[in-house]
Amino acid sequence: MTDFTQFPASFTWGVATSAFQIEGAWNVDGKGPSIWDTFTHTPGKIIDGTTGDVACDHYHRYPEDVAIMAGLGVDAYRFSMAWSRVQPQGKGAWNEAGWDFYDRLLKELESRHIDAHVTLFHWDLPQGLQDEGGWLNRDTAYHFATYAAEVARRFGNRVKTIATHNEPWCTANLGYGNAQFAPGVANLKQSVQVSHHLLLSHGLAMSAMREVGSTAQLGIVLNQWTADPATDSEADRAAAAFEYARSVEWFMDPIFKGHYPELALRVYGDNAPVVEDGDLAIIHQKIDFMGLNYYFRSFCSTETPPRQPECKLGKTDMGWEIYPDGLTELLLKLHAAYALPPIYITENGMANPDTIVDGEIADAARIDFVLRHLKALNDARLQGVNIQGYFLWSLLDNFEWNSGYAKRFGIVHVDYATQKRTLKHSAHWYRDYLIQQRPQKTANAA
Ligand code: IFM
Repeated sequence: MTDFTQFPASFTWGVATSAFQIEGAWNVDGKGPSIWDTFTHTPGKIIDGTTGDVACDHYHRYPEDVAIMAGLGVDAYRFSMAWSRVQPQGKGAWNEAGWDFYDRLLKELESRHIDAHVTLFHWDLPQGLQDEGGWLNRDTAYHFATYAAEVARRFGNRVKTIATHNEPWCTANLGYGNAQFAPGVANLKQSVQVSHHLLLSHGLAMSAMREVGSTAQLGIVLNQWTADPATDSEADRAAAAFEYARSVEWFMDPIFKGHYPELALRVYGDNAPVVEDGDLAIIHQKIDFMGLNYYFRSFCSTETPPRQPECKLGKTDMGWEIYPDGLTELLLKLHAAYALPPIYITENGMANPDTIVDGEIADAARIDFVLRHLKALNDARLQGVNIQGYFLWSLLDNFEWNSGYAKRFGIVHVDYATQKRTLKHSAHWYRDYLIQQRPQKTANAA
């Protein structure tokens, strides 16, 4: 794939990570445990038996990691804050040592002229709140708003964007739907209720942060996909419609239209969430930007065993179909259905079975993956979708949740035994690609 797509000079180029996946230092300097500490410390939950205790040791090595980003010439870094690092119980006392870490990280980014894009919640709920019911307990949404306001008060003028949540679909469906993720519950009714509380917490946090006032753009990051029927059968088409309703519209409709999608409510029946008066008005408020994470499409088959997609471009190491056209389709579909704010592609990338040979990591498949998705998002941009930036997932190989360290998403290889970072070919390529995109800026950064 050799096409070169020229993006506007104002386009934001970044890399992304999240706290639990890279920070380590799980119990250092007053940090409280999160549900992912508990989950990973429970035998049998993580495929390779690993934990996030050390991860990439980014808590101690952040200057090196920021220097790597500066060398790549990125404009922006998207990362999440560990709530239990700054508020160990998720409510009550703040932990100043935890705030200091993020202050130091921001200073390092500022010194390198890299914009910070912060996510408040990337799945690592303080265990203290889980002990009181976690996201099933409506009070958690109010505690989240308190935490959000404090972040906005302390850092709101130093960061470019603040996203309330990363991929609430995952917390609801993998954390409470099929038990793959913390806290490890498999209960449809609870999962649907949790999704409502997550959305409520988003709305409450938006209001709380607005009251504080800051220069940061405020929004949310959602993982989304198109849902294609495997065949033209009525059953497959119905399955695809429900999949899109429960995954995409379930989060988009309340935020942009103030109601849950009819189809999903009908199918859920008694499992539909308890929604109190006024909740939807809280959720349905203006956001300044939307983050979209795209990895694959959903291919919906009702046959047994389910019919599989052709995978003309192959699959990633996660077994996910490589399907860049889905990104264009999704963006155009969202553009037609909602009054969208500016969009950032906040995550896109692939797991690849990378190995070091003679000191080199030749991950040509990842370069091809990213190029194809950049072309796909540009196709949507040229058709009118307001896309402001692209964040490659991920800067570093890191802890891939229930897959542990077995899956490598980084453009920078991490040797977990030594913590040595080695730029993969994709990192060198990304740096060169950014130079092509805006020669002036990168030349200045060098
Ligand atoms: O690693 C995750 C990230 O935490 C959330 N989005 C998907 C990535 C790849 O699975």
